[in-house]
Amino acid sequence: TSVNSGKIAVNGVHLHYQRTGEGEHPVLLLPGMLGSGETDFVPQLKSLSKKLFTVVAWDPRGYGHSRPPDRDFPLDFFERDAKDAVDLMKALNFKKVSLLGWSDGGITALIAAAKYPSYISKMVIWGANAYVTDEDERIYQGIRDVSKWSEKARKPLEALYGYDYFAKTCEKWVDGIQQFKHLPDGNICRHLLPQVQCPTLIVHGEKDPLVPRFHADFIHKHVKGSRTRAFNTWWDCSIQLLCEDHLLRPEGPTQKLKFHQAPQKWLLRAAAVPPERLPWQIDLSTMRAAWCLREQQLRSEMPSPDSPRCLAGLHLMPEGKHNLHLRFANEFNKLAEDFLR
Ligand code: TYC
Ligand code: MN
Repeated sequence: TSVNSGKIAVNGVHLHYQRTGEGEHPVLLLPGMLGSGETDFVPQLKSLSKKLFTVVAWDPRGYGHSRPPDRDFPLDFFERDAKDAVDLMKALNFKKVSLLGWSDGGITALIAAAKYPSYISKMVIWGANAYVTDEDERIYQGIRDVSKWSEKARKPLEALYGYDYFAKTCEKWVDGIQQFKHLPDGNICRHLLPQVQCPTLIVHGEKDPLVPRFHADFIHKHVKGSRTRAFNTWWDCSIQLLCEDHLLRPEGPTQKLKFHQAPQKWLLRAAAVPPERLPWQIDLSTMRAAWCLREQQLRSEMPSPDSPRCLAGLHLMPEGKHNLHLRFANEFNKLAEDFLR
């Protein structure tokens, strides 16, 4: 089917959105800074299954075609976007939705999932950060002046906004995001992460020049729905917990000791798994082989035999940069579809 667009009054502004597909499962796409449906999500609007999903891409207030008003960045701008996003989907009559949030849109998605838990089914986020560090602040300064952006990143936004609004709003964004640096721990939404209950898939591009890996790790660690997974099998569960906690590395020197301390911890963390089925007896070499296999699975598109569906958690894309959903659209779309399904 084709992509329709509309505008609807929400919270005192007119929000613009695009909509496509006739599936039962509503999915909202949330763009990054200065972003919009048409600049950020063309491959998702085109190729995410129209049978499974009804896909909506929104332009947050002040971005894309949700203007006027001009964009501003009060300290609560992410909270405001989260409420706008949820209220938009309610205004469109969706009873419950899943979220795909990129970068700033990922932050918005996290806040929406924490504050409106009964309205969010599942969530995929990538390129998001829950707080601001000195390193982030340096990166922000580097993108403040849009005339220094690459042609490829600049073109679509310049076409959408015209140079002046684009340049001015980017500077305002940098000022806006730097406000968080003055809060304790550079907090944007760290305090909300433990409230996120929905199954959450965090995708991270290992070559992302804007968002360092520690941000993805931090979100993964603190979002309940990312740690407590819908495991398909006890085996998958135990292997994944092992890998993540670095309890066992193929070449690690203290692996034996750590390995034998580990089962208690799994038992507690994997409470959904019948205790008699936990792999108490698995020897070290079996475990090592399993670790290597799992590592391969995480890095390939091949579904593993015992976990045919993509699980909640942290998924790394070795070649992915910040725009991994555009550059590797097929791989990303498949990952998201398998997870939401
Ligand atoms: N959050 C920005 C976005 O929405 C990207 C970005 C992240 C820029 C971190 C700089 O240090 C940065 N696309
Ligand atoms: Mn347009």
